[in-house]
Amino acid sequence: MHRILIATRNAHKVSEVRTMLGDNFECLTLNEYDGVPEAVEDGETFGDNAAIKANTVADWLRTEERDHEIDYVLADDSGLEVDALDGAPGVHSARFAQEDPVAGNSSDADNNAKLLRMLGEKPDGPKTARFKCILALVSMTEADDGAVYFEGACEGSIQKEASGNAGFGYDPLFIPEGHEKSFAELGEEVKNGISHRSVALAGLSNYFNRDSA
Ligand code: ITT
Repeated sequence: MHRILIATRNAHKVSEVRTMLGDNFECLTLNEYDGVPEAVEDGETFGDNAAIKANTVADWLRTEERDHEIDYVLADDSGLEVDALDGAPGVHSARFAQEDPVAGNSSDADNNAKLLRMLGEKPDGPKTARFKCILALVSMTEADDGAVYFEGACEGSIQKEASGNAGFGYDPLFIPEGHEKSFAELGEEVKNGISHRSVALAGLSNYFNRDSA
């Protein structure tokens, strides 16, 4: 059984990762640790930021000499790319509506409202978009900052108003391809079968299965 520390402060991500990885992994979270430094997510890509988040936690475990407690640190960096907005909000998805560049994330409601406002200024027509997720996995048995990456995407479009209560973030606005309801209406089970995060986590599971084959 692999002991994985999920390096996120987003409870929805933890819940999705735990559900999808199942019983083959013992998943711990940052809630089990005090004093973990805040990662500075100043990378230009999802991959950069996933590695920054994973290595911030891995480096801290090493300096605290707690690296023996954990086999791997796993970080998720994810977001929404909207074609009519040239890929925005992208790596800024969590803080899209935040005016102050050094302040933290903006609320989901504010982010969704800003997205609808910006799309309202664009010509009518389908608003194609995709969620992307990059997972960075850092092994605590390695002494350096190397990471293995797993990637997932989910194509879809943005509807004109929010609907549904499940999930988080942009879920109430995102209609995945092949469906007519938002992720927030479809619910966690359907979302976990097709989401960007589920595709990336399938890559991670294959990596471990291949390792143990
Ligand atoms: P951590 O950095 O602590 O992991 P975070 O929420 O700040 O948590 P990110 O920096 O990766 O995470 O930003 C991801 C944002 O992208 C997230 O806050 C949502 O706004 C959006 N997002 C990512 N995955 C999503 C999903 O499955 N459903 C809806 N929105 C999602």
